[in-house]
Amino acid sequence: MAELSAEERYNNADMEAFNAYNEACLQHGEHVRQYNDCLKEYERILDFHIDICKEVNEKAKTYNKAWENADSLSNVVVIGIMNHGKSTMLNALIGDKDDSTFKVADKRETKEIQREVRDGICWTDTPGFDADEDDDNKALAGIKHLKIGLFVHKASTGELHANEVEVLHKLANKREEAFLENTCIVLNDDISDDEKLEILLDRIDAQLKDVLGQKLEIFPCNPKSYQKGLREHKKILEGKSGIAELRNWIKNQCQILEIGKNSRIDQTARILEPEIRQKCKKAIEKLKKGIQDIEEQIQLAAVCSDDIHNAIKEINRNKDKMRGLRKEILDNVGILGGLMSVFGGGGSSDFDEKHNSNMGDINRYIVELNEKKNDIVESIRDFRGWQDKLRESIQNMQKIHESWE
Ligand SMILES: Nc1nc2c(ncn2[C@@H]2O[C@H](COP(=O)(O)OP(=O)(O)OP(=O)(O)O)[C@@H](O)[C@H]2O)c(=O)[nH]1
Ligand SMILES: [Mg+2]
Repeated sequence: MAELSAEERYNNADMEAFNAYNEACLQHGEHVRQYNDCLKEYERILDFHIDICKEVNEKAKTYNKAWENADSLSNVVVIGIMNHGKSTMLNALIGDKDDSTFKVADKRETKEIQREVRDGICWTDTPGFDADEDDDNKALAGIKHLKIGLFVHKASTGELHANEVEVLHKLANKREEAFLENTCIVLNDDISDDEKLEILLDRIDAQLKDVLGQKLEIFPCNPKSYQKGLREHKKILEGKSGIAELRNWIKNQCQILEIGKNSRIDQTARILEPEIRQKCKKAIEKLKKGIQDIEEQIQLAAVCSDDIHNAIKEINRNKDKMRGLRKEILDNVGILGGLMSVFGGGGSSDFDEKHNSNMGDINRYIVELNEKKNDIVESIRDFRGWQDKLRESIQNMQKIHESWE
């Protein structure tokens, strides 16, 4: 193959510089297109997240409304002196074997009313009487909506104390038959001596007759041994604890009072909780996928930036080559005594003009490509910013998700 002349090599180098520039521009155009697509997708994902948040908030309102109405729902309320085992009793009744629902401690523990809905029944814990006036008032507030009352007395402390009798008397006066019909006494503790228990039951019967003018049902229960039975799978302990008998009594009272039939709070919770959790899960998945997709875009953008960088190098290489060839070409022109034109008949000054114009173009390519490179650096920064926003959204959704568990 014949060797190429300096002019041909010069023209080829110019062409190569232009091609490198052109190719880099095309790639940058592709990057911009992907960036815009990604922007649209990112906006869609965030809109989706905002929609879900709105929906969840709406549902939370419905749920809270149901809670506001909870006072008028079925309430099984424990009443009694502080530290007599009210919270433990409720835990046993709802089958919580390790006191994780209602807080229990060997000191004054329950300071606020706490409600838990299980099986259509709203179980309500109250602060114990006789701690301070504030607690007494709160306990009274909890009792206000009482449908079924469990008056918890610690059997090991003997018969009812004077202050317990006083409370019973007050409640009976305030709520009349409704209270007396739907309240029982729960004797709480390890009462293994049958004889002693009989004596205690007789004593309490007499006290009730005295103060209320009538008897109330009395249930000796041992919630602790019931919970132990649950933990250790010992049916005998469960059976002997008296919890089943108390549950039966509660169940009967519920039937009489038609409690739990259409417990709105329970229904709402049942419907909404899985729905909301499902929605949050879906949103989290979408947001995570969004982060991944953006990561891919970042990789692509980095490749595009490298390619532009290489294109600039290539253009510079050709620029140097053209400069070198210029000398060779002008020397040739010199040899021919300036009689021949190199580019269209104008001699060396024409070539220089052409060369200067080429160099001008090439310098413009380089400036332009450097701008495009900076542009990519900026879009990568934007991508990272979006990822952070999506991460934040995930955290929000996770919080909502957890709050519904
Ligand atoms: N041995 C025994 N201990 C019990 C029984 N029931 C409760 N306890 C213990 O008595 C202490 C008080 O129990 P809680 O259930 O917190 O009593 P409470 O009436 O809710 O107390 P306040 O919330 O402070 O009014 C805790 O240490 C319980 O573990 C029982 O049947 N037998
Ligand atoms: Mg308590």
